[in-house]
Amino acid sequence: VLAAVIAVTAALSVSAQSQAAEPLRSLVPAPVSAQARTGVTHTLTATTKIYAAPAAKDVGTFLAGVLRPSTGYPLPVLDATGTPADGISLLLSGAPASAGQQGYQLDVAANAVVLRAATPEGLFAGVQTLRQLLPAAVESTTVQPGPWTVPGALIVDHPRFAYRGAMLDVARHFHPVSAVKRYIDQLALYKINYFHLHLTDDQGWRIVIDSWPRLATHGGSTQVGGGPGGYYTKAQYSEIVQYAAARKITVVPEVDLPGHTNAALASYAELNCDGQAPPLRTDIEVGYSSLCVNKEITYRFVDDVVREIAALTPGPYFHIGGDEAHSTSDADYQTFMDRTLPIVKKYGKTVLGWHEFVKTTTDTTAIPQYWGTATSNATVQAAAARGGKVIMSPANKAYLDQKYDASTPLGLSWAGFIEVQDAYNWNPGTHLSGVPESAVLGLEAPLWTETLVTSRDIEFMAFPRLAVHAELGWSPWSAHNWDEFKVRLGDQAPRWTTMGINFYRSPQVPWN
Ligand code: TNX
Repeated sequence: VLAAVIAVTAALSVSAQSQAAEPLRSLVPAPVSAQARTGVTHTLTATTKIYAAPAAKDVGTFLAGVLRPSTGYPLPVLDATGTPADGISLLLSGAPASAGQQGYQLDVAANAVVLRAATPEGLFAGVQTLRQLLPAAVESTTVQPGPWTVPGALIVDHPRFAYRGAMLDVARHFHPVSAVKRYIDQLALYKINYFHLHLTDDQGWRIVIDSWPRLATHGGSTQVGGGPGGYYTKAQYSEIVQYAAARKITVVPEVDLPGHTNAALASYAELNCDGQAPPLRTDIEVGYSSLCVNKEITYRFVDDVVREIAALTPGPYFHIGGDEAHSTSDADYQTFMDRTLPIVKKYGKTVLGWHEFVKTTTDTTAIPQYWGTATSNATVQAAAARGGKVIMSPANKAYLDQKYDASTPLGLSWAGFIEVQDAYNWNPGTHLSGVPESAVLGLEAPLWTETLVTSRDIEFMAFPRLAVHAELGWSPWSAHNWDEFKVRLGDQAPRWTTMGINFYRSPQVPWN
């Protein structure tokens, strides 16, 4: 009888701490392969060292930065030499070929934890997996008791799609650098590797352009609802770019053209066909503004803006918007793109745009971001047929600003309610007819902020759905299974709680 009581007690305490008990089965995104080393564990101690290949020292420093506050251990970051016999090693050699350029191998043995990858990006992804194998308390900013035990395992992993993005609209409501960094930290946790910043829209222009200073000082002076708005200095934009780069995330700047430009038109009368600057706008209407396509100054403006932002942007992409240009005629839209796309190329960037723009070009390097709600689109299909790549952001699946259900206090609902299972229930590789998986560069989850003011607002709409899209972007389709996924998702909750993330407790998810 006593033995039975002990067994039951043990079972209860295991389920109460299932996060710690079975972290290998709680990973989001699910890895390609994870084998448990039965009976083996590795425990961090006050003498644990981090050994990093010289070219991955920054990844070692990042890992130490995560582990030090909660463990209280010094965790020095040393140069890796020879065969690792103890500690945590981050090595740029010996990864299996299947890990590719973005994947990794994580080997947790009793004496040592060894991460191997072909690139620092791969090691960084592996570090995120290692974080999730530790107890949730590791994410605390204050010293916690531990023990800091990692289950023995051999994980070999790589992403399904090369581009796994998230977008933040800083135009409708301005979000300060601190809020942007907080969101970037949250993206990094889930192996998101592109951060698209929607920098301009009708209600606000959010970055300094030296040759057109009123864009920021006037165009950035308000926001939806009439608050004071704001903008980033060039130094602040660069700070965001560097913060993201330290998390192996590439910033994709967007300047939305030729529509969604009221803030620019309000700042410079000469950009308007009638030479009259309209008032600033703080409502959420779309489709009423357009640059003046037949004025030469328009292209001096575009050239200056693209040149100045491209010069601050190390990543390969520049997003030109192109959406909802309802007050630009088709002919003018064509003319505008014929002038604008070469400007982006001239400054060394690959063009990204909302999918409408791709009807104006046959250039296969130009990448449409599909945001429609239909499952077929002739121009995007044609772009794929020419050999171009597509980024998938179908609004009725991937939009983080859409309400979960009728009772969601924030967000919009024009694309429909998107509960967690709806967000999960699509396949980016087959969603659009005529756009096969080989044409899909990846997916992106946009977060528009007409209704979102604070980081708490951002988090409530992004979590848990951001983790859903991260899973769709990384994990093999063979792992797609809602009943299994929802349990792993629920196991993320103790981490989010520890980090102070304000997430939506969807009734569809068994929260741990
Ligand atoms: C449509 S989707 C827009 C945005 C809005 C969003 C709100 C797209 C490319 N444009 O301007 O913010 O809906 O959900």
